[in-house]
Amino acid sequence: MKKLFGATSKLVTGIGVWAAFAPITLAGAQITPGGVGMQPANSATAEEVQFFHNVILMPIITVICIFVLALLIWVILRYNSKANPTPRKFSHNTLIEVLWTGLPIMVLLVIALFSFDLLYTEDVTPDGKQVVVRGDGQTVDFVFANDFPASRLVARPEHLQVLVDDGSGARTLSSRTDYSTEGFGEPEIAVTLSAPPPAGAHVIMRGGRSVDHRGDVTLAPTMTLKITGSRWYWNYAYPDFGDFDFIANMAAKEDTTPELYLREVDNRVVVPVGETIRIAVTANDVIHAWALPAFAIKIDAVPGRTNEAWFKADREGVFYGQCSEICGIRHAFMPIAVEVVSRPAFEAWIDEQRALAGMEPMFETDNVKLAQGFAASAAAE
Ligand SMILES: [Cu+2]
Repeated sequence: MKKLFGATSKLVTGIGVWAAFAPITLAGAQITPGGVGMQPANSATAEEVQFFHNVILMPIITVICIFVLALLIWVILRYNSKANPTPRKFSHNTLIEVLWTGLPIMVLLVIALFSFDLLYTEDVTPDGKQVVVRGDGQTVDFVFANDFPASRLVARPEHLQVLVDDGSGARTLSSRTDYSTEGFGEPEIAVTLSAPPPAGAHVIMRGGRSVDHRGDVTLAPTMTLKITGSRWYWNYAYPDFGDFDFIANMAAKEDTTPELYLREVDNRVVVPVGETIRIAVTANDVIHAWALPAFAIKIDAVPGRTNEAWFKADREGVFYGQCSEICGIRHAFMPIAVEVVSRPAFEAWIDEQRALAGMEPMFETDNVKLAQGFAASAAAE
């Protein structure tokens, strides 16, 4: 299934059926005036969701619609009272009855196969972990402690990824040719590299059951974002960084561009790129839904209940969504704007927010300016 995904999704991207309808793209905004289809995916999960829609569901729906339409036309032309004045009076046909029961079951099974896989990916927060060891230029044996719960043990070669970073960026090694392994499903997994990594280079071992369609092990969340829907704005809290919180209201018309009016907010949520973010979603008053199309997230915000989801952004930028559960008169005016930034920019932002809340800084970073911060530009005025 994963291999099919890679090959076919490339084909679909190449054909670019949707792209033909989307000539104008706002830089970074992910919103396309007159666009048809989905916003560009910014996570592996979103890519899988779009693959499921474009490659599995759309062709099936199209074939079924054309088939039913053809049947209808055939019946209308061939069996109307003029063309067929004396109808036959039989009421059963075993072959046809088996077919019209059996074929839909097969279609549903094909859909289920892909959809269960996807539902599981979206539902289970990744718990992968990363072990980094510095090479000394001689050692080829490394150990990955397989200390997961029994049902989440690293049990197969695809659950383990080995990378080497010699300072020029991490390079993924390939199993069997670059390294061999022993002990899957046991408390310790021995990793033996075929050649010692250069002295000072980092050997990175990533293990876990959440493996995306690219073969990358998804690591456990580095932070939780607490999201509370209210009539009619969102409240965001950062429990791992001092539990400061803020309200994001829709930006006034004069504070944003015509394209982003109704999408932009006064205080964007800021998250680091490439890290797993756990979101805990609830509501204060009525049911809302936090939806962010570029990450294929849509999760209900229900009073008295906490719903969990997660995402991992591929690229930096600003991504927009909207409340997606009709919640009252200003339902259309509680947009969502998420700013994905680098780790240093994120830490600088965290310290800024902590300062606003009267807390000491947590990180020792220079004051990195947010590249595209609406909040930052508003503050500069
Ligand atoms: Cu709402």
